[in-house]
Amino acid sequence: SPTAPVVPDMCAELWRSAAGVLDANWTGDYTVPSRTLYPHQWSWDSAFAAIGLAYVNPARAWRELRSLFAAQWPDGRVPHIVFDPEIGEDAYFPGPRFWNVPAYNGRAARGSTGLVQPPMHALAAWEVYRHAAAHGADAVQQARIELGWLYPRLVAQQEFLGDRRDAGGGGLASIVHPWESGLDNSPAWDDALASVPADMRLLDTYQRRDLDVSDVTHRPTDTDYARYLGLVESYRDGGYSDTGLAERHAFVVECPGFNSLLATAELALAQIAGVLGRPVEARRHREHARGITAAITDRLWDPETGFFHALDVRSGRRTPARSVSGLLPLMLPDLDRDRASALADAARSPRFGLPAPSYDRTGPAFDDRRYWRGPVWVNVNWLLRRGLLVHGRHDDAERLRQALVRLVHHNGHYEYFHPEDGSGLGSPAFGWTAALCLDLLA
Ligand code: 9WN
Repeated sequence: SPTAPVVPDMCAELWRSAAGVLDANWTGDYTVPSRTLYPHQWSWDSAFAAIGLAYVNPARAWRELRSLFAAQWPDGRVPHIVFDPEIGEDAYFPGPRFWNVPAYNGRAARGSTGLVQPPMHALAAWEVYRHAAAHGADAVQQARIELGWLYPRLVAQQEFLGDRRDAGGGGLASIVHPWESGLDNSPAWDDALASVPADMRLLDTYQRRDLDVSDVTHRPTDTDYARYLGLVESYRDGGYSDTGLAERHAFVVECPGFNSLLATAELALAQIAGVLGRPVEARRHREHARGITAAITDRLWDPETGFFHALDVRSGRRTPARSVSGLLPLMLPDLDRDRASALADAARSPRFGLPAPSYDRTGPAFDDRRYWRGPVWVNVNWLLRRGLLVHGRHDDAERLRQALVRLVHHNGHYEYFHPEDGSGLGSPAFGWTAALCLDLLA
């Protein structure tokens, strides 16, 4: 029941099942999000996996992050999927042949995609480091070495996003594809996507693998996929270059969630730079975080709605849609008190509620099953909980923690959940659901 007390037996059981999912999804180098639906390495999934592995196997947590950053491009971008070369082209669509990425860093060509995902990784590295002491002196020593290896790579990732992806020129990173947001078919992209051609012929040439293993009503539509493929082609055929994006690419959007994680990453880098004895760099990261927070406030806040909305850089318009990503600036300690209060109130309001669905329950596009258009996801709720804690909403944060623990204990480690009855949707035995449960239980 949604109000059953969270008791020690429940926690012990959930801990065991969560650790079991992480074990089952471990490939030897990283954690797959799902054995059936996503058989390769995904960027922000790996960061969440590392946060869970920090409790049960810190050596794996570092390996997870290392294997992802070993596939970083020379320009600093961290690819959104790193393909397992042992698995055939057909295991996931679009596979490596469609992306046709040039060889780099001595890696075989077609080893990754050319898109990115939300920069969760500096925060993950910091979290794994923070928990090292619980595993003894050797773990602490390894953690320092790993932080030293990761730090310049994390900085390069931030520079790619902050410089090359500042297509709007206002100090925020743009995404060039809904897949980059991590919230693929969120109604937040509907307006910007309306002007992206949907060439349905593209789907005749390829086969969607997701529909072999998932319910069609729980996934993005064929029209969405036609647009997704067209956008990949446009970016790919431009050599994955970021020059002049706003003029030549059909989807260039500033997302409040993505940019909140960009600022959060700067704050994590400030901590990491501190540990590495680099106070000047630590100060610079804190300044960057303040600058990004100011730009989010300036560009994405709508005083009429009292909420953060995604901005279409090409049209200059903010979408009216209220996505859960609009609640994530709550993670920013520099967010002013009035806006933080407005977000904390919105999170508890009938539009959302805790745990928060992926989109406004009262909004015109709400769909209780279709992926990021309504269902509850554990990862964004985990981020929201951090935000509630940052702004001193301890009771709400605790209520949310317990609700998430009950949800997963009762329904299983699903990819997402029905926002009314809590039933599991998408893929079972899902990596980040399990990983974040460990953190919620710790
Ligand atoms: C496309 C792996 C990923 C998550 C995303 C989620 C989904 C992929 C897909 O799965 O996206 O990247 O095929 O639908 O939307 O957040 O990282 O779990």
